[in-house]
Amino acid sequence: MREAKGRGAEMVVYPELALTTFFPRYWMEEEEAQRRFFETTMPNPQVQSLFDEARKLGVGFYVGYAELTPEGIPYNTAIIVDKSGKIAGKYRKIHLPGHTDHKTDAPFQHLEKKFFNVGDLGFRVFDTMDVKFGMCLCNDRRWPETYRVMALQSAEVVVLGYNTPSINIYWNEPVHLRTTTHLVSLQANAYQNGIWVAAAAKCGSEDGHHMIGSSAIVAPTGEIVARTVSEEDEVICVKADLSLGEHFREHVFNFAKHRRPEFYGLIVDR
Ligand code: ING
Repeated sequence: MREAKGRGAEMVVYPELALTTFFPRYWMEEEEAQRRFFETTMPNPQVQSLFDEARKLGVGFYVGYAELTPEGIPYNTAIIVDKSGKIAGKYRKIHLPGHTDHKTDAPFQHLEKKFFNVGDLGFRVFDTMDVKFGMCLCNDRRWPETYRVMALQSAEVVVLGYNTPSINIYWNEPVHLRTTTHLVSLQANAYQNGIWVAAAAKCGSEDGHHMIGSSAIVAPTGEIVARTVSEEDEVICVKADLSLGEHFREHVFNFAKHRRPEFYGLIVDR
């Protein structure tokens, strides 16, 4: 955060489940996961220093964590905290990948469907720090509906964190494709919605399990403006011209003028 501030950053994006290891890779009962890895309050003593530093530096931030609500409902959650240290937005992950069974033959699990409920807050846009922020988490970035619903609410920047294992436990997917599909998802959706997208990876070897890096900041043109080159702690920073998206939203993707929702019904059919 200090390094980002030093580069002139006003908003810092941290990864999904930034406060813990990516525990859905391990088989355990829900009760154990919730006891070991979930936050029951936010902020809390373990993260208060982050909130305090952000306020001192005058920067906002997005951070992902495992949330256990007072009613005992588990979510894969992210928040946007404004420059005064106030929570200005919250999102609970909707597209949960993976499985609920114990795949004993797999090198690791992907138990997001076991440990988290589908988010109940929808895809919303938060007007804070003079920016209309959309937010999502990891697998959400692969689904065009995620961005379109937020662009229809006039999002200017979508921020997201991700934990993407390099190995696919379902089929022998070439490792490089994990990065390709990650970047093409960001680029296509940034362009097709006239928005900036900032995506932060938790990457490298975590508990001996490798996750991809390639954190990136993508312009409304679909072009990658900044990208990490290492799997260490690394800061990328861009002075985003928010007016860049205006041309695309005014012309190519002018939803009011050109969208034809009367023909899109199949997309929302269950
Ligand atoms: N991780 C991965 C992601 O969407 C995944 C899981 C990878 C699903 C590749 C499909 C294809 O980046 C999380 N945490 O969603």
